[in-house]
Amino acid sequence: MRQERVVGGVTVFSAEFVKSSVDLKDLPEERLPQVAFLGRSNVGKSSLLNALMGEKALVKVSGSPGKTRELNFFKINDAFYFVDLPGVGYAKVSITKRDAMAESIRNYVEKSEDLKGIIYLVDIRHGGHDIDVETVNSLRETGCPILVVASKKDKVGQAELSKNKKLIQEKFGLVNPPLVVSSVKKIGLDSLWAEILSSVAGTHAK
Ligand SMILES: Nc1nc2c(ncn2[C@@H]2O[C@H](COP(=O)(O)OP(=O)(O)OP(=O)(O)O)[C@@H](O)[C@H]2O)c(=O)[nH]1
Ligand SMILES: [Mg+2]
Repeated sequence: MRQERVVGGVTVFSAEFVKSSVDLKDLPEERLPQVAFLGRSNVGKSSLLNALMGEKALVKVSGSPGKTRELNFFKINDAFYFVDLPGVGYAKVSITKRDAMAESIRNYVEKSEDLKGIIYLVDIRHGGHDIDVETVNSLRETGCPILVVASKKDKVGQAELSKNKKLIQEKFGLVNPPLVVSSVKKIGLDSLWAEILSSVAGTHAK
């Protein structure tokens, strides 16, 4: 039996891997709200999922980039799903495969009626690459709410943090500076959980 844990003020009493899907015909049968995690390979999506769930290794963390190739569904508190999506723009897979993955992510975002929001991660050290901006802009067209979040806060000092928060805000046209988190140091998880709960509760209409 899994022990209940409190992460960022939220009690996670259950977190279970449900399934890996390679295509849209193969989504979980149970209809629950979904929140998806997207961003370049190696940005820390899987680590953030583990941190939010209070798990050490429920989600596989990359030894090498490009590890996550499918849509992986995790059921939280029997109430909603976290979806770990494949890394965006991974250089070592062929352009054709990369395009096919981008297409299947866009398809999922367009078609999934249960998707309430996307957490789009960018590494605070790099401040967002062109492919990040292109992907976010393309997904914004679907009408799905996207929250840009910066990862790996523990990797930067105060000066770089302020500079790159501004840079990310400008690049992505955000109203406010992005939330910055660290899965390693467990920073920012309370604010991120608050955002997630309001999107699964349907406060943000799709
Ligand atoms: N210092 C630090 N390292 C992190 C943090 N989050 C993730 N990492 C490291 O970054 C690497 C990639 O992390 P993952 O969580 O596997 O990244 P991902 O985005 O899921 O990668 P793909 O599945 O390849 O798309 C691993 O070596 C992690 O240990 C963080 O907050 N701080
Ligand atoms: Mg991953």
